[in-house]
Amino acid sequence: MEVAVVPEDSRHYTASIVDVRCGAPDREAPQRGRRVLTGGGARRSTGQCLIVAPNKCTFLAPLTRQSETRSVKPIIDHLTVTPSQHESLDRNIPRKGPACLVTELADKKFGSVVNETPEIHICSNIRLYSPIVIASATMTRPHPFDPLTPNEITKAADIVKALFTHNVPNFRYITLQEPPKQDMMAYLENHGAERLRPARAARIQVIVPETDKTTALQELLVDLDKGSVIKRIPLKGKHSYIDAGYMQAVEQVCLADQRVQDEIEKMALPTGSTVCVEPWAYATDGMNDMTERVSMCWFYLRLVDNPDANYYAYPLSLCAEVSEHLKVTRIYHLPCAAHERIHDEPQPFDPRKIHSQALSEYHPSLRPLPRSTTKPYQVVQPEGSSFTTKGNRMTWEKWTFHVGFNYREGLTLHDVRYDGRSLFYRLSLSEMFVPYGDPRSPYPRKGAFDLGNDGAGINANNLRLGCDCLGHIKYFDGWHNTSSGEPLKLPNVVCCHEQDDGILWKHTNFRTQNAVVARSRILVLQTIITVTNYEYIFAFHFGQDASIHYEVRATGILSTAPINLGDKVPYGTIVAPGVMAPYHQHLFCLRIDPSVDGQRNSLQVEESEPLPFNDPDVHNPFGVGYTTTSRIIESEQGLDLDFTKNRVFKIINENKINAITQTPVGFKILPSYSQLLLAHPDSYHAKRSEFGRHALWVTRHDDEEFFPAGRHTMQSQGGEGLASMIAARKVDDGAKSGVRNEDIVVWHTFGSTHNPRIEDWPVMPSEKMVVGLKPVNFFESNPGLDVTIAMQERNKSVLVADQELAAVSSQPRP
Ligand SMILES: [Cu+2]
Repeated sequence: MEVAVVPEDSRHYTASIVDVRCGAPDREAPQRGRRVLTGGGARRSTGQCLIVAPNKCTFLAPLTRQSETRSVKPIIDHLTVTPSQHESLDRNIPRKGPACLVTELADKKFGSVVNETPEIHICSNIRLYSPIVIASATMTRPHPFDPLTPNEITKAADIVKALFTHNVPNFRYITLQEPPKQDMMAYLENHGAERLRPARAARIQVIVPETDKTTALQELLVDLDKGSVIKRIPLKGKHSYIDAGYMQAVEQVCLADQRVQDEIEKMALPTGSTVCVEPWAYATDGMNDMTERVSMCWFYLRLVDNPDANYYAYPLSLCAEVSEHLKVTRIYHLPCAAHERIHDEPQPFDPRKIHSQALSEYHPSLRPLPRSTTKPYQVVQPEGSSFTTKGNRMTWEKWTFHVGFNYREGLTLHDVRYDGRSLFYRLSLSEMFVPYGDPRSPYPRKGAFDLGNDGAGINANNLRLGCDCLGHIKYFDGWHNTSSGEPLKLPNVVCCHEQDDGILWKHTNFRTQNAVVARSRILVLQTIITVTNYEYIFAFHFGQDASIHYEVRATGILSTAPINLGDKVPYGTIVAPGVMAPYHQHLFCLRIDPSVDGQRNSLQVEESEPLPFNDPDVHNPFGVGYTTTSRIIESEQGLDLDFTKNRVFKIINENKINAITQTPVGFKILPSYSQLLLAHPDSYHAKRSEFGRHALWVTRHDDEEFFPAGRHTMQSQGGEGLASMIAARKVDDGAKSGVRNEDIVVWHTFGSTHNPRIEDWPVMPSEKMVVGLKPVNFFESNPGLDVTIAMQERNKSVLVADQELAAVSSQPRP
């Protein structure tokens, strides 16, 4: 097998495998730019493919005649490496050399194996050998839930480019158009039968210059199997999500504007300080024409010459607006007291606002030495992790699911099963909205849709070992695209690892004093995003008791506003001299697409209530009885929580009755009790974030409905969210509004009303919110009953003696 070898610094390449040979790697006559790939001589007769998988493992995969006749899959299934094979590889294969990657396998022999062009994945940063072929379990066709591969992104871009021969489109996204659910269910229920495999399709958004002054935004759906355009959707009046390159241009033109420079001059800023402009998307407030893009430019000061200095510690009163065509259209000064409004009077910088670095800096390079009392804490898993992955398919304990990723939602989970039983078709964070509560203009323009406007995928962090993730970590990369349609790798955007989670269950028989304890192990799928000043840590926790918990942690730096020394406002907290952190909310919407033991589910509302007392028809002589009432929601609607009634929302399958409880099997939602949107229902904030109106929504599944504030949130005017989707279907005789024993979607709105504390400054300790999904009468007993009992021989805890404790406590404080 011969492949092209490419330099390490290149982003992606295409190579064709042109031959399969046997024997040791050919170091005698390698052609320039090409290497021969083979396996060890011992398997000369069958042929071998050397596979270097992304996680430092090297495998020998037998490539037999038999396997050539069908699928590459069996090869992957039998990847094993014996110590002798490993040694052999270490001896025979040179370590140094360029990393290589192969994105296309077009050899005729392989063509007959997989029946089409398969994907071979890439790794450029791990232990690489050269000459090599890098392949992985993605050698087979992508699973229908897999994100688009680099090859597919290129192919989709080429199909679209061919439509615009006179204009070069600006590719905003090239992402997977997930298969219609009905098609996908048929595929899954038939164990991935090839004849039922849905077509691979891409959803592409482009901006195409029409004239010198106008551009047209449009979406295209492309069938990647047929190489054809399925649909073109003009998006007149809509705006694409935030373009980082465009925002940089906004920042530059703003700072370069002479009027802005004049205003900066008038502020008489401290010598050696640097002005920073932070452009924000405009939250609609009815004060500007929303057919054109407008950017808000907030000004800050970096007092010290360090790029990591916290400029939010010095918010300036200056503010500017920049038009779609990069012109500064307005400059004014912000109100700096409760009674003030925006004005044009020069506002000199008050030098008394300068305060110590220790108060406002978080970066170690600008802080005193950290405490030294914390000793290392290392996660040791002597036998490795308990999960396995096959491409994006994960298996852990009795769980299986598929990991997805896209530019907007970031991490998505698909086809979530426990012990083979279907639970959820898809789980995802579908939107979040961060409205600010300062009523003074222009602050109502601070209202960020961090998914719709920014993108959780495109802003996902490159996660690091030992920092974001402890223990044995599996990373997943994401792929996005450049503006010219090239694949763009987003490395390590999702991590997967196990954690100890305290005790799962325990009982001590008080008569025998025999204790039985099972510790809880959880599997964590985590992604972290940075949206300008803030970080969000999103993690799905899978439990051995068949529960899923979705945890959100908010951290990062408060977005700040200037305030005069000595002044106060009732909608913000003073966190440093002249620095006000405004009240704001973080509203998240978790989209739960259930398939609890099948596709037809219902939403049941159960409440616990006391039995009537002193009622001759009810036996409750001591007044202590209580019972539950249940109702099933019949039509699409928004619902609210009520802890006074212990209102519980259960997703049930009325067609599957638990043999023991004689009730429908189900999963209940453990909501994150939260205050909903505080903005007035007539405000643009409320109209634009309809999901913030209720804590729970139930809708009929629709293949196009993923976003509870609408698909296009940038400068949206409202009327495109969940409430509007429901209202639109009701007009249609309500024929598609029924949600009882139907294919339903449940949306949970939760979050925090964040009235900042001084302790949130200068960087905020994580604020944690958790939503749970837990089986209710789904199994026949505790599903974690068979978890291995905790034993010291296995867990090797270490006894700490009193002397050691004393030694720790006597250490001097730094
Ligand atoms: Cu906050």
